[in-house]
Amino acid sequence: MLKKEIVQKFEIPGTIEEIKQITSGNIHKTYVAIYNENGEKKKYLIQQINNYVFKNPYDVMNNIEGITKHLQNELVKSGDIQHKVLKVVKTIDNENMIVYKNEDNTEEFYRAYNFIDNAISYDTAESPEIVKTAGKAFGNFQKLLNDYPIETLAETIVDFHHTKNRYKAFERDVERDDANRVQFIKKEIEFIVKRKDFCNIIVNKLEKNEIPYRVTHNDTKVNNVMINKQTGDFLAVVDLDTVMPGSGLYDYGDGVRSAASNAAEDEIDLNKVYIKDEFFEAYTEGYLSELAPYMNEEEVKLMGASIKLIALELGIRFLVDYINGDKYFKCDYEEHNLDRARNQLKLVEDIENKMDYMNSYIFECYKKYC
Ligand code: GN1
Ligand code: MG
Repeated sequence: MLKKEIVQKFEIPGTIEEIKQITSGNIHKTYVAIYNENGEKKKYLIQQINNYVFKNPYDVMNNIEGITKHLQNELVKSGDIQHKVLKVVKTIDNENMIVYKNEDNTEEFYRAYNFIDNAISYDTAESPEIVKTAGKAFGNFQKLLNDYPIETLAETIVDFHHTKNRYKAFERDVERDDANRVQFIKKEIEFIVKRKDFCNIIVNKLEKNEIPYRVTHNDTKVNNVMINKQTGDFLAVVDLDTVMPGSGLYDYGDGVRSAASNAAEDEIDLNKVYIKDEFFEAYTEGYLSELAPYMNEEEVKLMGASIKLIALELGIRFLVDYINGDKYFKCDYEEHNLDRARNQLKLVEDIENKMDYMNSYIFECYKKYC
């Protein structure tokens, strides 16, 4: 449980009444702290940053501070009072996180955010309206960051969506077979190997400057959008750890992959795992309604492929973690990562079958908004 001596180092007025751990996300430990400020209850979100995943928490927090300030300024400039931005709560030493030293000298890193009230988020989207809102939220996020000085951002996880290098790491880890599990996954490996060249398509275009580097979110799952309970509009985009320079295509692809899948990421009945057309259309429309005028045609041509590519990447990542003995993603049971990998690879297959339809829908929609 979160120690009180840690929490007290945040510059938060009032007294702590309650701290609860919540079980959302695959990476950090997250808590909600309730404070009593002159009789009024106020909530804050406190997270222990996973520094196995994020090797340099200082970079993560500096990125987040810069981005959130920029987004806040953009809202103020346009007089937007509907939408919100996460706000980093400072420590009593005016830092953006707490570095806590254990007796054995290992370090733990904690940060706090204001809690966005009156909001709801969905692990699995329930309707096309919600999905469209998520698409809009991430399109808007990229739009507001369009003129952000990209060179000031650190790469918080090196090569995060570098699918070419993800593939190389996969080959290397299959070869090493650390946890002696490769014997159980021949079929999955074969499936991925067949798609080796496909892993290069976005990275190659970025390297040749045919598509631009943008400020990207890199984890555009539908549950990273806070939605206004009353109006159904988006309130804020959260989970800013992986905001980095990259291709906006991965953001779009990941949004569709997560929001339009008919099933949860660890559903084991693969008959239930496919992209729902209506949800794909809703996400695409929401996203392009915000971002189309800022996109170039080379990017648009790759949008359909990006959905497949990000599902393939995540399938590879889950499978690699399974091969390595489940070190990265939190797992609830022995084959959790393998089930997740199979689920993503099933999505890849489904997207392949729908590629022509998806590309023509995307193009029609682009023309409408560009
Ligand atoms: C992780 O913890 P969460 O749910 O925000 C992962 C994403 C994956 C996602 C799959 C830093 O995100 O890349 O798409 O799980 N985040 C990191 O559920 O690796
Ligand atoms: Mg995340």
